[in-house]
Amino acid sequence: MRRCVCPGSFDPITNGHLDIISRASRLYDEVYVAVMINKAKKGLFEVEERLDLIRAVTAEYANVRVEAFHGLLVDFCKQRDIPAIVKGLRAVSDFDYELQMAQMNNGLSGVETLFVPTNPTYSFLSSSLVKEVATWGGDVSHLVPPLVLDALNERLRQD
Ligand code: COD
Repeated sequence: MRRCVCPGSFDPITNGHLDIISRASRLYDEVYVAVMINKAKKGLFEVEERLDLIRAVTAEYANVRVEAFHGLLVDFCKQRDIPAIVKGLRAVSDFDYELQMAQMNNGLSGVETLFVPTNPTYSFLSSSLVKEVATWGGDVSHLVPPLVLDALNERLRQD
């Protein structure tokens, strides 16, 4: 069984994330989406909410599993016998840090990182920008799935 993981914060999941996950699901038998918990960083959405949103918007992909993890990504991989990390690369600005992480993860455990070039439609897209634009009333309906848009509007109304 060929397995990979698409890791991230997913606060919240965007169409850019979803594009990478759907492409990985065509290449691998089983794709884990790992919401990596960073206790130092308070998100807009709780981890459980992020998991629910990801599960709902990836429900159509039968080989995608969604989990949260607190710890090193290489340990997540080791525990599930996952040899590959799949990441989207948006621009050169992503590359330096992604390369460092890929080399560190490979050095720690031998896990490989594969980079998928982002769909140009989403090359500028990040969860942080979506949150910022939505906070000020900008239209992000083309950047996130409808369910995420509803959750975002609901959350921002509360804040
Ligand atoms: N197009 C394509 N891909 C995209 C897009 C887009 N528009 N937006 C995001 N992505 C992809 C990228 O591959 C990105 O890396 C990934 O989705 C996740 O994005 P975010 O913003 O949700 O998550 P990040 O960047 O905060 O995630 C960082 C990790 C959680 C992956 C990293 O910090 C990590 O592995 N942490 C676990 C602890 C650990 O092992 N640390 C040591 C690392 S060497």
